[in-house]
Amino acid sequence: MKRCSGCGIILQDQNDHALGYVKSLDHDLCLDCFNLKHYSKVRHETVVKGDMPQVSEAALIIYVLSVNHLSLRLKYRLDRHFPNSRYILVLNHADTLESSVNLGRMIHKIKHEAGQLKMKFDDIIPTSALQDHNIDLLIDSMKTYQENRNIYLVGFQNSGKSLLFRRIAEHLNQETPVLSGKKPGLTQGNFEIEFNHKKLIDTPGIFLEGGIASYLHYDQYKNIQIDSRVKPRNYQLDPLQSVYIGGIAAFSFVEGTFRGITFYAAKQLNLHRTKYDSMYQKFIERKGDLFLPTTDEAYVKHTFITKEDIKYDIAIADICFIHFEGKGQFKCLHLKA
Ligand SMILES: Nc1nc2c(ncn2[C@@H]2O[C@H](COP(=O)(O)OP(=O)(O)OP(=O)(O)O)[C@@H](O)[C@H]2O)c(=O)[nH]1
Ligand SMILES: [Mg+2]
Repeated sequence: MKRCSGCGIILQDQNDHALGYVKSLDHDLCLDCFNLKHYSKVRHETVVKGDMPQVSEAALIIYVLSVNHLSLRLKYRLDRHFPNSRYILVLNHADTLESSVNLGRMIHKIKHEAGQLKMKFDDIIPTSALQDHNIDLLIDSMKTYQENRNIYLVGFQNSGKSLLFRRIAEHLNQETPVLSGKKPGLTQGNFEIEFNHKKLIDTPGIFLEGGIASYLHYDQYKNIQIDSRVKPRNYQLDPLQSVYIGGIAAFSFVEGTFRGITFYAAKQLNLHRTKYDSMYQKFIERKGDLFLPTTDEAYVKHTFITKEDIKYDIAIADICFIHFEGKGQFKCLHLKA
């Protein structure tokens, strides 16, 4: 049984539509990894859901969370899945955070929240696997809390585990063939390197339920992923004005004393301000043409009311964050996820 050196899936030469296909079992990379590595293309659009990673021992778990998935930080109680393990939380993709974000305050808030839920993180470390930031700090922390255990990198798909794994390997003068890339669910098997007389293991990502990756074609999704520092885009909305977020969602201010709204998203994601009255009709008529990226999935309408002097944060899947403050009535159109 031979595994792909890029993603870890078991190689097979029988079914060229199935995962793990190779023309000859002499090859080391499956056709998907070969295409991704050399042509940045994927053959399989469907995001593999996969299972929870297997950790069948008391371990040190590095929970790798992208700052772009922060709203999902408590979705999985990893401590309940792996109760005898210790935990370090890594906030990866820190290089993409808007420059005014106070990381210290963010970490303090997460610690407080985790404490209230009786989740214990021995350490919380912001990193950028891409820019090689804080990797030595993480390695030191791993050594401090390892206590002769194996260490597992666990987290949602696309949180940057494999790139982080490669960076750690580089810092320890080791090599690993594991591939990283914008396709969620890329890693399909475990990868190991030596770490302080034990093993450090990269695992397949946890499927991001409701993530936009399940709705868009890979070529569209990869363009709107947040992969560099986001810049705020501010709008002063008058009553009965809407903003379209690509062809994915629309956000309308109906009435109230609301002041302004800030969007954080990849610069490739188009934002388009327009009148509210024709919003639904225009959205349906022009999506796929004026409003991209888009999907044929059903959209739902949603109304909500906000209160004075409260700050609101809305995360649209994993690609757009909206901040605003003030009293008002709003209507949204978004995917059913
Ligand atoms: N800007 C930025 N991009 C990163 C960082 N870490 C990873 N990436 C990018 O994020 C994408 C996903 O990275 P991977 O390492 O493949 O993510 P993963 O968690 O292993 O994903 P799965 O194998 O699907 O679970 C890749 O395009 C990486 O280049 C980071 O710190 N900053
Ligand atoms: Mg991976």
